[in-house]
Amino acid sequence: MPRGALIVLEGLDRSGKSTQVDRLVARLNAEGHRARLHKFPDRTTAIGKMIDAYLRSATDLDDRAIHLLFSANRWECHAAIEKDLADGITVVADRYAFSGIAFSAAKGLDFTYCLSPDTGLPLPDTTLYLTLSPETAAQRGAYGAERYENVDTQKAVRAQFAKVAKEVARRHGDARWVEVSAEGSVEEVERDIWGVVEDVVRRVKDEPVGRLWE
Ligand code: Z5A
Ligand code: MG
Repeated sequence: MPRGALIVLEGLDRSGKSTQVDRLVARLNAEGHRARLHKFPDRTTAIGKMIDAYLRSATDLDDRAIHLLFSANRWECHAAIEKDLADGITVVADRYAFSGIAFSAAKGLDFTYCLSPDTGLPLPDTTLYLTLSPETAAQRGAYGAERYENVDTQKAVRAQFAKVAKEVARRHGDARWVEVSAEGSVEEVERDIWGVVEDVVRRVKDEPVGRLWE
C-alpha cells in the first residue's frame, strides 16, 4: 500500500504553526489523502504531563532532564506515527525534534548532544519552517506566561534553528527543510504550505521512511 507522508511544521512562537496544521490536515482530508495531526509536546501522556508542568513553571527540572523528556515524548508516539504512515495516513506534526534541539541548545546545551536522543525517529519527508520577523511576532499579541515565551529566548532559539536547518540539509539534503514566510495572511501562508505539501505527499508514496540523523 502507498505510505503516508510525515510533514512537520516548525517555527518560532506565534508563527502560526497550530493555525496552519489544523488547516493542512483539513485540506489533506478534503482532497482525499487521509491525514492525522500529532502535536509535540503531546501533553496528554504521562511524560507530556511532566513537560506541561515544567512549561507552566509549576516544576523545575535540570536542562538535560527536560531535554530527554521532550525526546521521550516523541519516542512514546513513534510507533503510532509509523503505523499511520504504513497504513497510508499522512501525519502532520506541530513541532518535532527540531524544536527540541533549538530550545535546548539555546539554553547552552551542546548542539551535538541535543541531536542524539532523537536519532532513529521517523525522518520527516519535509519540514516547513515558518519564518516571522520579531516585529510581526510582536503585533500578534503579548507573549504568554509559559517558560521560553520572552524576546531573549526567542532570539537565541532563532539562531539555533538556523544551525538545525544547515544540519538537516547536510545530513538529509536541501529539500527536507523548506522556509515559508509566515508574514502574510492565514490564507496566503496556507496556500504556500499546500504548494509544497501536495507534491511531497504524491512523491514519497513508494519510498521507504527515512531515519532522523542516520
Ligand atoms: N519545546 C521544547 O523546548 N522542546 C521540544 O522538543 C518541543 C517543544 C517539541 C510549547 O510548545 C513549548 O515547548 C515551546 C517550545 C518548547 N515554547 N515556546 N515558545 P507549543 O507548540 O505547545 O507552543 P504553542 O504555544 O502552542 O505554539 P506557539 O509557538 O506559541 O504558537 P503557534 O502555534 O506558532 O501559533 P498559533 O497559535 O497558530 O498563532 C498565534 C497567534 O497568531 C494566534 O492568535 C493566531 O490567531 C495568530 N495568527 C496565526 N497566523 C496568523 C497570520 N498569518 N496572520 C495574523 N495572525 C495570525
Ligand atoms: Mg502552537
